[in-house]
Formats: sequence, C-alpha cells, structure tokens
Amino acid sequence: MTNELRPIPSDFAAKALIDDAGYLKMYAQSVDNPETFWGEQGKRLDWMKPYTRVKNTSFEYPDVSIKWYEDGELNVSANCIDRHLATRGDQVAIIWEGDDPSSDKKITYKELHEHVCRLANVYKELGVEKGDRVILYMPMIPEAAYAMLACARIGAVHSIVFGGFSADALADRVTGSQAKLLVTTDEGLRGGRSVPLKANCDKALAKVAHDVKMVVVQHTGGDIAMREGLDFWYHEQTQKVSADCQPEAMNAEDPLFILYTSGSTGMPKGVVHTTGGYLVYASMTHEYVFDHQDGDIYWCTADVGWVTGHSYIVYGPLANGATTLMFEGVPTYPSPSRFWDVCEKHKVTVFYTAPTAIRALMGAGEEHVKGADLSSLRLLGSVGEPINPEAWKWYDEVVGEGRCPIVDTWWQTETGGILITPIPGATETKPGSATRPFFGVQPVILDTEGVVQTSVEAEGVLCIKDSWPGQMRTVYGDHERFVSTYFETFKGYYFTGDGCRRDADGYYWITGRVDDVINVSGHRMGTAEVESALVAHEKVSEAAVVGFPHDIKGQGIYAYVTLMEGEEPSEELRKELVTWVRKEIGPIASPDLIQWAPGLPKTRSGKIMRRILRKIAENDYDALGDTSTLADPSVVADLIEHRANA
Ligand code: 6R9
Repeated sequence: MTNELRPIPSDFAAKALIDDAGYLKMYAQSVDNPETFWGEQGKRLDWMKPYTRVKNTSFEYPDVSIKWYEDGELNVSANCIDRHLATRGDQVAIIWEGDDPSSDKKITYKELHEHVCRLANVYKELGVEKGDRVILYMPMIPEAAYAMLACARIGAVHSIVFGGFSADALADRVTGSQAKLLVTTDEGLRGGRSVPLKANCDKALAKVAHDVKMVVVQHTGGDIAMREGLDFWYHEQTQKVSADCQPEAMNAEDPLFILYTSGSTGMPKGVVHTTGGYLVYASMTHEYVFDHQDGDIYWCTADVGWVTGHSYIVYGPLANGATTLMFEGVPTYPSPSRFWDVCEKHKVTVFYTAPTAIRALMGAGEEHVKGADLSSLRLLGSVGEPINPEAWKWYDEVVGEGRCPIVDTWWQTETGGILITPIPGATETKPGSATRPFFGVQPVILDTEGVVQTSVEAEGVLCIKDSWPGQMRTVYGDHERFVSTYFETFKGYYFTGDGCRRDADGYYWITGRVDDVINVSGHRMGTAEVESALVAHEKVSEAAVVGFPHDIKGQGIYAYVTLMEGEEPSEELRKELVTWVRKEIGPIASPDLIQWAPGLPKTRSGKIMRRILRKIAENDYDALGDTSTLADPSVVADLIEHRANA
C-alpha cells in the first residue's frame, strides 16, 4: 500500500466549495459543538414546523435512543421537489438513460412534481395511509424515483427490494413489513435481457398470507397477467387523479423507509431511516463530498435497490436541486464503453461507481475509455468495498486523466450517508484509503478486547463515537436486535462490523468485514443466509459458507457442503444447488465454488471453525493456526486435498 499523498488537482481546487482550512474549521465545530453545528445545517431544509431541539441521542447500552430535530415537521418530497419549483422548475431533475443506448429521457422538476403528485393520489385511492408500508420492486426507471417520492409525500414508508432478488426473498419482505401495496413493472431490462418482475411478484404473493394490491408500470410491453380488482396499470390510474397533492407534514422522526440488509447472523434485517436527520445528512454529504455546484450533471451508477441509490441517486441530489442521472443498464452492454459513452453523451461532471465495475472495465482494456470524450468529468467517486490501489490508479489516470480528484467513500446501509471520505477540494488522497471523517463523525479504533487505541497509528475494529443525523434508528419490528447488533459488543459505541487501520497521517484504511458478512461485487451477503438456503435443499445435511478473494467481485462465495447420508456428489447436483440458491435468494448469492465436505472442522462443542474454512478457501494453508481444539483434526487434511477450483 502506498502512503504517498496525492495533491488536489489545481484546476479543481481553484473552484472547489471548501479547502483544507475550511474542512478543519468546520470539522472542529461539528465535534466540539454538535448542537450548534447541526442546528445550523438543519436549515438547509424547509420545515413546516421548525425544530427547537436538535440532538437527543444516547449510545449507552441497553438504553440506546437516537433522535434528531425531534419536534420539527417537514416533508421529504416537498424538500426534493416543491421548494425548487420557483427557481428550477424547468431545470432537468432526472436524466434517464435506458438499457438500450437509443432510449433516454429528461424530466424537469416541474414534470417530476406532476408525476409524483399523481402517483401519490393513486396510492391514496388504493387505500394507502400515512405509516403504511409500500414495497417497490423496480428496475432503474424514473418511475422508481416517483414511487419513492410519492410514498414520502403521503407519509407512507417505502421498502425497496432489489430487482435482482428472487420471488422468495420478495415474499419474505412483503410479509415482514406487512405491506399493503407493491409497485413494480411488467419487466425490467438489463444488458438486453428482460427480467420478469411482475411474474416474480405474482409468485411472491402466492406465498403471502395477506392481501396486497399492485401498481404496474408498463415498461417493455411484455405479456403479463393482471389480477382483477387487485392489479392496476400505472398509466391508467395516474390519468384518473389530480396532478396536485398536498405534502403531508411529517415529524422529523417518522420513518421514511425500510431497507433490508444482510447481517452476520440470521435473516436480513429491516434498517429503518427516518425523515429529518436522514435528509439533512444525505443533502449535506452530497453537497460536500461531491462538491455539488450548479450546472453539474451528476451520475451515481448504483441501483435504487441499495442504500447508495436511495441517498445518492434520489434523496441527496434532489434535496440539493441537482440533475441526477439514472441508468437502467449494465457497464458492459452493448460494449465495455457504455459508461464512458454515457458520460460523453450527457456531459457528466461527477461520476460515482463501485470498485467491482472499475476492475471489470479495467480488464476490458483502455481502448474502451479512450474512445470517449471525457473532458466534462471533474470528480470521481467510489463506494461499496475497499478499492485496491491498482484500480484506484487506473480510475485516476485513465478515466480521470489525472484531472479529477477521487473520493473513496466509506459508509453503510445503517449509516444513511457517507461517514469517511475525502472532501475533494480539501483532502489530499492516498490510493486505497477512505482518508478522513466527514463532519460530525468521530471514528474510534478498538482492539478485540474493546480497548480504544489512542495512538495515531492503530489497527483494529472500527466503531463510531456519538451519533450523526443520518444514522439508522432501529431494526424494523425488533429494536432489541438493533441494540444488540450495534451497541452490545463495544459499550458506548456504534460497532460498524468493519476492520480498519489508521496511518501516521490519521488516514483511515478500511480492511473489510470482521464478521460473517461477505462483500460480493459491493453487495453485502450474510454467510448465514446462503447457508440456510443450502440446508433447505433436501439433499444437503450441512453447509458452511465463507468468502474468498475474487479478481473482479472482490470476494466470491465459497460453500462447503455435506450431503445427506446416501447422497452422492455430482456435477449435476452442484449445478442444482447453485440454481437452488438463486431461486431462494437471487443470482447475487450464487456460490462461485462448492466443495463437497464429508466433514466440517468443528470444536468439541460443535461450533464450525470458520477461520480454518476461510484459510482453505483462500489457499492459505500456512496460516491455519491452531487446529488442536478440533473434535476431529483429520477433516482439515481432507478439505485441503479436495479444495475446489474455479
Ligand atoms: C454504502 C454501502 C456496507 C459495507 C461496509 C464495508 C463496505 C462500503 C466502502 C467499503 C471499504 C469503502 N464498504 N464502502 N469498504 N471502502 N469505500 O456499500 O452500504 O451495502 O450496507 O455495505 O460495505 O464493509 O461495512 P452496504
């Protein structure tokens, strides 16, 4: 890892929002006097009823409680749309670029207002009320943003299920949230292939006990079944209602959305974000991290099914009156030039993507970048997993032509917005480091015993001391799980689940998860989830899943499978299990490698020793460590001998 500081490109620095002295001054204010600092920042939004109390938070186990702006009232959709109408009504709010390079459209703030109001009125007609949950199962089309904002407008709580998740995973989330309504499309389109979203919804609802209505956007025109009296076409219903809908006054602490994410144990948990603090934080981070200025064409390539899409495609940019680009397709269709062609076509100025995409495009060759005119670009961002220095340098030199700062932004579904990141006009960067904390964020490194590391250079687990406004408030329906997952291990701190190193300059380097969560192409996957999908198959007796280094995906999924008595391993069964996991969870959970394991290394008390399984998957046999506590040490030799290979 290189330690050399990269200076801020001078043309960028000359026009940037703040410089290093500005950052240091604001950072000091933010931690010395959070009440005043966040009280001021709250004013970036329009409030229907002003707040008088800014911060009321405690990380003290077990009485964890997080409230920001708690007596204020506001509406998120009014802040993302209505307040811009007077000054930016005819400015483009959303640029949509379809999967097919010949399809695109532009939606102004005025048009956005009408679309969102109409859909909000449709929701109301279908019986959706303040506080009700609405599930969105959508491709990357503008209607996905309308559907989110329409929920916010009437105070309904949206929960987006990524379009790549299976019908079974969707059913779990519909039941878990007791949603009244599902919003979807006939089909999605990705890389020229259609994705049967409505058909998946039909399959999912067959497993759901309560009645759920559907609003269906006609996107591809594909053939689908509509249930009489329960399924409604978006284009028909929105024409029947008024184009105006008064935004509901919401308390700052009313929930805005639920987003399911994988954890180290059990099934995915519903992360709950609320209204006021979340939007203040999404707006502020979008402005400072992306140096947002009038005239920017901002493109975040994430999917709205992930938190990055929530905070940095929709809520942050629109709260700031930005022009945000939404892309339906994939980086490699119709060719590996697609990202760069889109940058040229729409004159993108700020580009935010994931290391996995950078590595894949780097592998495709420089010529795909060189063919496009990227002179509009001025800032590049990265998110989702640690970016390896080689990919960082390629991004810097080949895409950014040495002219664009790179912001490597570390954050999580739980944090609502970016916590550790360079501020592009202020922070000199180092390839592979997320650098310094954002305003109000106090990172702390602890050793595994929970001792705070006070020296500048330190390594351990990453925790955060004290709250920031964008923080999640609870796990939907299970506050105890929230408290025990994030606040029990290291008392008094928010535990991130990530390992981290702090160097002599005080820069933070995220080293990856320290729990049983793996990061596949920037997507979080709980090993427990994949294991429980595998053991649900009738021929599987036991399964243990770990991550292993993968050139493009960052981590791949390695599964050790023990079969039921009498079952024989075969290539056919291997394929069957992969298909099975795709059906249970979705393609992103497909095991890359399956090893048939007659036995798994266990302690005498029956606990699977994952440390050993990880080392075997990583091909790192010298570091197996102590195996003497195993109930049967001979299983290790067998596993090593039969290690699976790609
Ligand atoms: C925003 C998002 C969160 C986990 C997180 C960490 C990893 C995200 C990173 C990064 C190193 C970065 N992660 N950004 N690791 N450098 N810049 O990705 O949320 O899907 O919840 O994942 O992703 O391990 O804990 P989420």
